[in-house]
This record gives sequence, C-alpha cells and structure tokens, in this order.
Amino acid sequence: MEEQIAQLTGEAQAAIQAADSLEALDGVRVKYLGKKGELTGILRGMGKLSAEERPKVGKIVNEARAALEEQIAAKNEALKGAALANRLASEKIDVTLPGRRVPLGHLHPLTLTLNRIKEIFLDMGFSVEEGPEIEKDYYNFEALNLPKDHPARDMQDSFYITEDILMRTQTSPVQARTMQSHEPNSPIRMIAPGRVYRRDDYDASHSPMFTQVEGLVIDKGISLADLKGTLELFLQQIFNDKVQVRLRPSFFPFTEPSTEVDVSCVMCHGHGCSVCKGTGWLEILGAGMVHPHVLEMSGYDPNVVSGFAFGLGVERIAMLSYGVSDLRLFYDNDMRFLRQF
Ligand code: 2NL
Repeated sequence: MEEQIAQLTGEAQAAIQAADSLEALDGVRVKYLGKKGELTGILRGMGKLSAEERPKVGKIVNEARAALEEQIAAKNEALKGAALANRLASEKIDVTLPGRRVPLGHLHPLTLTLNRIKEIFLDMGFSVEEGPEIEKDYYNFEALNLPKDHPARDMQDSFYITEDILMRTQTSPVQARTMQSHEPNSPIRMIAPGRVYRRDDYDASHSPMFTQVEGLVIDKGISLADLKGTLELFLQQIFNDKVQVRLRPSFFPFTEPSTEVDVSCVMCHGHGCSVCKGTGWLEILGAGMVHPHVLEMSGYDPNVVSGFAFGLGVERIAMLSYGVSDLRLFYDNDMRFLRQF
C-alpha cells in the first residue's frame, strides 16, 4: 500500500513538472487529487484496511496530498509567470520607433484652377468678393435687368426656395450687392467666384451645380477695348502666351453689346480636333459692356461711368488645362482621379 502511494506520488510529481500549460496542470490535479482521482481512490479504499493500518495509511496519503497540492500551486505560479513574460515579450513596443506619418492631402483641381484665376486677377488689381449662394430673386435677376416673367429667365431655369428666394444661378448678384454698397459712380474692379445652381442635366459636360467666376470693371471711360485687353491678358496667362482671342457678337440681358470670347483651341492650336469639334476655337467666356439699366438699378449713372463684365465656368477651364474629358470627375471624389493633381 505504501509502495503504491509512493509510486503514485512519483508519477504525479513527474506529471506536474511536465505540465506546460495551466490547462495541462489542472488536468494533472484532477487526475490525482480530484473527486475520482487516483490518490483519492486510495483514501476511499481504506475501509478494507485494519484498524491499526488505517491511520498510518491515512496520514501518508494526506501528507502526499498536501505535498502534491503545494507543488501544483508552485507550478501554477511558475506557469502564470511564464505566460505573463511571454505576453510582455510578444506585445513589446519600441517607443523609440519613428511615428507613422499622416498622409498629406492636397488641393482639389477645381480649387487649384480657381486659385490660379484669382491670382491672375489680383495681379491686375481686382478684388475678390463673395456672397450668399441662397439669394434674393431681386439680386439674382431683377437688379440684372431680368424682371419677373422675362423670357431670358428660362435660360437658367432655377431652384426656387420661396417665391422670392432661390439658389443663385450666377455670381452677378455679388456684383450688384458690391455696387450698391459703394459710393455711386465710384470705380470697381472685382471678381466674384463661387458655386451657382441651375436646373440642368448631369452628364460629361453639364451639371446643375458648377463654379463660376464673374468679373466687373466700372470707371469713367471704360470701353470694349478694355474688355478685350483684360480678357486677352487673362486668357494668355491661364492657358499660354500663344492663344489667339476672338470676340463674337452675342446676347445677355445684363450687357449691351454682348460678346462670346473664344480662344484658339488649346489642344490642337487651331488646326481642328475633337475637343474644338474641328472649328479650331473654344468658347470660354461670356462678356459685354454693362447694360445702362443695370448701372442705374444699382445707383450708378451711365452718363458718368461705363463698365464691362464677364462670366466663365471654372470647370471648363480646369477640363481644358488638365485634359479632363468628363466634368463629373470633379465631383465624384474618386481618389484615383484626385491623386493625379
Ligand atoms: C456666362 C456669361 C456673363 C456677366 C456674366 C454681369 C454682371 C453684372 C453686370 C453685367 Cl453685375 N454682367 N455678368 C456678363 C456677361 C456674361 O456670364 O457664360 N457665364 C458662365
């Protein structure tokens, strides 16, 4: 009996030493010390022993049990320590490593184009004025010689918010506001950049929202020659020195006379290609001499001063400068497109 206990104890000790995880160690405990464990089994079988042997064997078993429990506890601590050391080693951070760089973005191609346009006009002494995108019908249409029910309003079929308030269809209301905030007949040299809204299709060359820059120059003696010279200088800087500029008669309700301003095709240099549809020319700007009635409506006297005004689409200029064939790319926010600028 004592031999059997000694052998079991030896086996259990070896198993405790061999246990390589907390789970394995618990397995050993259950196997030898658990309710149905082997050492426990001996205690149970003690009923068969004689009265004098019983306490002797009981003592040995209890001592063996206590020794094993102690060894298990020690091994348990050792395994826990090893597990912690392992975790610490595997989760070690090197605080001296350089930080991860936050990727730097850059300006949107429309912003780049608009910035270039502003720069050119600032160099020519223009100021940059801004105004609300939600605008009064009065500033958007009436102050620009487009009274209610004027048929030319249909050209810019619009997003109305109330009877009198709409999403601006052009940035000219900013110019009307600027004129009205100035001393009557005082000179103005300004551009008004910003988003404008018109009911329109959405395809490769149309969008119900686009970015416009309008310009306005008012002073004594301003003539069509100033219009042509200023816009020629602008177009030669935004495209290149060699572009030819041509004026064609046109109509706008707020200018008289009115003109379309074309440049020789920046893709084929006027030879004719798919971009200029074989004509050699690209339509870039609408412009004209400010209508006397528009001057009067904003407190200026057409007998004292005159002015020219123009409007252009920033998307169109960006498409031509960067060779982009679909306007929607500017609004999709597809990184594969945007990363190229
Ligand atoms: C276009 C044409 C144009 C104007 C805008 C204007 C502004 C005032 C007075 C007179 Cl305050 N005119 N603006 C003049 C002619 C053309 O825009 O094709 N825009 C995209």
